[in-house]
Amino acid sequence: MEARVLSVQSHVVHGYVGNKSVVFPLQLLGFDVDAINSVQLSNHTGYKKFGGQVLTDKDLLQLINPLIENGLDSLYSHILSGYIGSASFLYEVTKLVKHLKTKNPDIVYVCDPVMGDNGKMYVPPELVTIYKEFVVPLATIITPNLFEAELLSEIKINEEKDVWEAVDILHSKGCPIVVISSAELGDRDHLQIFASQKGDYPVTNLLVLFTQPHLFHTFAAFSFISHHHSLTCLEPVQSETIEILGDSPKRVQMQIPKVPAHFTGTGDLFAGLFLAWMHKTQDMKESIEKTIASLQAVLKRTFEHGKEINVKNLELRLIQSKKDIEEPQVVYEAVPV
Ligand code: ATP
Ligand code: PLP
Ligand code: PXL
Repeated sequence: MEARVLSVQSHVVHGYVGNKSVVFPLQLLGFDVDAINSVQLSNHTGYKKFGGQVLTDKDLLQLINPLIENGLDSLYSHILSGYIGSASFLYEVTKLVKHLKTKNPDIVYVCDPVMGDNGKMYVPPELVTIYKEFVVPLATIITPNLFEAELLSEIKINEEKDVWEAVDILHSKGCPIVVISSAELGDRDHLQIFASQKGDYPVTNLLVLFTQPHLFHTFAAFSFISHHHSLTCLEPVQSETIEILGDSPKRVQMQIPKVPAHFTGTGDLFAGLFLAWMHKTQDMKESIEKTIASLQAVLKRTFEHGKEINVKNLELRLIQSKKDIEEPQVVYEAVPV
């Protein structure tokens, strides 16, 4: 099956958040992307003014139903969801995920459960329950920030051991891969990222392993099955990678320097890049490292551009970072915990 992502996210006319921040990177990395724009706004909501339209749950069905009737619903290898502003829309997305699973039981659902940051919520409170009860059990990968991890796990996180406790709670609700996309604990000059993969995922059985002798190097193709979900890697992968997969760490953590500015759209970009690299490498550590490598390059380029730091100048320099997305240069390593 080809890699095709259904991405349900915001569209903005100007700037790079939501679909505007993930469609280009995913396409660069070889994915077909079918985008549903959950809102169409002039610009992100951090500006003085914004305006536009918001898709309702009924509007969503008007887009989905014809896709189903045309048999296009069986094409998806991935579904990605980001910021969703209403309970009815989120509930409809959970129904969509369930439907797509009937068409492709191996579909990977990557959910960024956007609810708030630094103790402040920016979605209606009833969304928390839906994420907790319906979305987390459906998702293959969730990428909450620290505050969102607290809301989903219902525990207060003060130190690293609390992070892992929250992550375990989310695993126990049925989500095999949990990535805390940003956390500030203790040393506030650093952002911390935690990733955890439940024991039996994705490796339980190695299905196929073969070499392609017509290539100069030895390549191997492989796929895995697991009880919950399976990720299948469609591209040839260097055989050395297999070794790493066998005992890939279940938990990794990394620290990265904080750039002294507030960016928008980075959480969206994080989820999109992580989806792409997990598909390509099947390895959590490598995927986190490559995701962060691209993100840091984009943020550095963005920060160094423009004379003053303001909301306009902090729009991600995504197009200018094409090479850093295609070939991330890993500087910071994720360490097994
Ligand atoms: P969401 O709300 O979408 O779940 P989030 O709040 O974790 O996500 P961000 O805080 O934007 O989203 O972080 C996502 C990633 O962006 C981080 O892992 C980090 O790599 C990068 N990032 C964001 N802001 C900064 C910053 N100021 N300095 C360095 N890296 C940053
Ligand atoms: N505020 C609003 C209204 C949003 O729609 C979003 C989107 O996710 C955010 C804040 C969060 O932005 P970020 O993911 O960059 O932290
Ligand atoms: O995830 C960032 C984001 C997405 N969509 C819209 C936004 C923002 C951040 O402000 O305004 C509409």
